[in-house]
Amino acid sequence: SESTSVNTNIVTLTRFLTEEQKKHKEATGDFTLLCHALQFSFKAISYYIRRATLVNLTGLAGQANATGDDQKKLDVIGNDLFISAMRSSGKCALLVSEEEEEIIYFRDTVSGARYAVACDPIDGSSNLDAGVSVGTIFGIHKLAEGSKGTKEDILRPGTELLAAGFTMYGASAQLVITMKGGTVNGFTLDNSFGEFILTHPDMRIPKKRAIYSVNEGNSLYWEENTKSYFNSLKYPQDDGKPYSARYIGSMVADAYRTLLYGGIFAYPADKKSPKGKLRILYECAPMAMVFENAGGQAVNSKMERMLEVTPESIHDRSGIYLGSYDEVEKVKSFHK
Ligand code: P6P
Repeated sequence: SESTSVNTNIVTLTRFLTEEQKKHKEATGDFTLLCHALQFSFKAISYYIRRATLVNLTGLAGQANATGDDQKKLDVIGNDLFISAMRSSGKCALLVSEEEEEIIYFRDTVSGARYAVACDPIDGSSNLDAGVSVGTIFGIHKLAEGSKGTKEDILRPGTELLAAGFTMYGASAQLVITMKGGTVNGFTLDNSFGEFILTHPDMRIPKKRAIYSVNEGNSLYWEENTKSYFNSLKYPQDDGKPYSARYIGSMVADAYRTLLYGGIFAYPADKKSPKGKLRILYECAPMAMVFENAGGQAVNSKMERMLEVTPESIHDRSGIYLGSYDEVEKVKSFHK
């Protein structure tokens, strides 16, 4: 028969996870089941975000969350969807959510719950009403041997993350996921199948790119070395071309662009926020793992490797520089 243009070898996330599991002969399938629950929560959140304007889900929900931000209805729905997906998986022992002041323990699950999950169900939600891309960021840790699930199981450095990633709800839902020591793979939600399809296998961040992404509205509070670094990009001494500025204000969107095009994303610690603004467990560490596994780097404001930072509390914050390998090297050269 004549050759058809239809690709009949579609790799769904489900198939990808099955193939990943086969690489680990001791695998029980629990991690795969946890990832299926994660996958469902991304599909459900994506559905509600797309309908938000239509069913008037935008606007305030009238509650304030742990960190005091005004909660948008979608924040509440995203958080509730994520919690119920993790609980019903029976594989999650505890969950840290940006929307929850305390850890949620799933004591009622079968004893097979071997994982601790950190997530920001809808990161960048202050942009929701403006239709800007927001996203879910997640990190998965394995409980210590013999542990039933305690705070110590999640207050771990990012080097111990089993998996991490994010889903950006843009023109389509883009899932980017990486496993410990693995590659970075991007999936696009095909709404007709209701499946995440592998569209960006083995993502590699360009080694350098003249794009910087930072909220310059904080310049007044920046330390001297932060200022001199960004000035070197804007007013290059060797009469090179100045860098382009791109800042969306939604970490998932800024990170996804940086991962694809290269460049540097930064939220430096400054005099206003001495510990930085972004949270380690469900913003900095998961993004750092994705970027390192894609060939990039991530450091905090003290130029320490982001993945080696251990959070002191579940909502602990950090400064962060995230991006192309050479661009982070340039940051370091201004922080000797
Ligand atoms: P600023 C969104 O609220 C968020 O947590 C990240 O998604 C984003 O990168 C950052 O804060 C934006 O912060 O201070 O620039 O508005």
